Amino acid sequence: MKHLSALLASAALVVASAPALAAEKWDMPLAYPATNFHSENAVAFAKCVAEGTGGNLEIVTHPNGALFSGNDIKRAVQTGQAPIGERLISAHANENPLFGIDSIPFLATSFEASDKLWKAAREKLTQALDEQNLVYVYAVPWPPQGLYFKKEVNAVADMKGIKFRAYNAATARIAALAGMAPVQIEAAELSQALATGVAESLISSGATGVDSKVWESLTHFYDVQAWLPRNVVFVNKDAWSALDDGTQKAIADCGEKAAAEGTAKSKALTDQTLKTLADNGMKVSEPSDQLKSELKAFGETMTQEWVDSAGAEGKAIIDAYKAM
Ligand code: PCA
Repeated sequence: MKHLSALLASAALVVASAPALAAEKWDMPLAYPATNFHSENAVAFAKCVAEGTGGNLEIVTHPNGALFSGNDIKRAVQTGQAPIGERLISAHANENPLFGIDSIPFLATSFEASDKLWKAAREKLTQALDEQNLVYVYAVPWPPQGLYFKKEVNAVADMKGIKFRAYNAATARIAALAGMAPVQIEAAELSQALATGVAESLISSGATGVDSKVWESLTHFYDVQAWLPRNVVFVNKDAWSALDDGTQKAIADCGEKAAAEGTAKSKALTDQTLKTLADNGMKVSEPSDQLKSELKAFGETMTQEWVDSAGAEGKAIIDAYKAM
């Protein structure tokens, strides 16, 4: 009898908890290829959330801009067309200068500095996203940004007239300052743009250079270490509010884990990917002293421009960062 009542009790439990077990499925658009470390990290994040919610929330990643192209992901999540997504946040600096804080040349050029800058900015950034109907979950920096060309470049004068692939306002501004012609291209279209000559240079990480096999079109990489831009993962605020506390906590905890693991991967890839560029025949080197100092001057101009556009709020973040 005891046995039977235990069976009945567990059957009742199954029935009672059945509605909660109807798993919710969230599509998560990503801009970068499936083999990119951010995309792999998002898959690990999704797995963590599935485990943390006992399978109640299934997040399905869609890499390479397949569901929404990079430039459309943020709006898609804001409007609820996708409940969650990942985006290179500096590509939206035109909406709010705060989103461009990670792409000010030579402000924060190491992982350590990037971490401090993000700590200084995070609360204000979270607020800015909240005002756009987005809930901040986690962010991971790309490896430091260097310059790719198909010829030797020792000074800004050597860059004049070159078609330069830009991925945000800061990269377009560098092109303008250097007398290059900027063309905005998503990473998913980069290989083709280089192959067809639509672009013939860029600033990016070794990771993206490897993802796009840029050695098929380009020859030189200069390890400038100009900044470390971030991909940010955010959730639509209405989708977030509809979740129970346990699910929200699982997402937040998995987000923290993803930030740490993604950053560790980014660090490890920094040298590894530059080696892969060299192994594939690219000339990987330090910029010349002249190029370095000319680029630093661009950095000073752009820092001033950023502070002018971001106002007191922006200046407070920079001051807090510098005091760390
Ligand atoms: N790769 C991305 C952004 C920064 C980076 O390293 C890209 O080039 O699109």
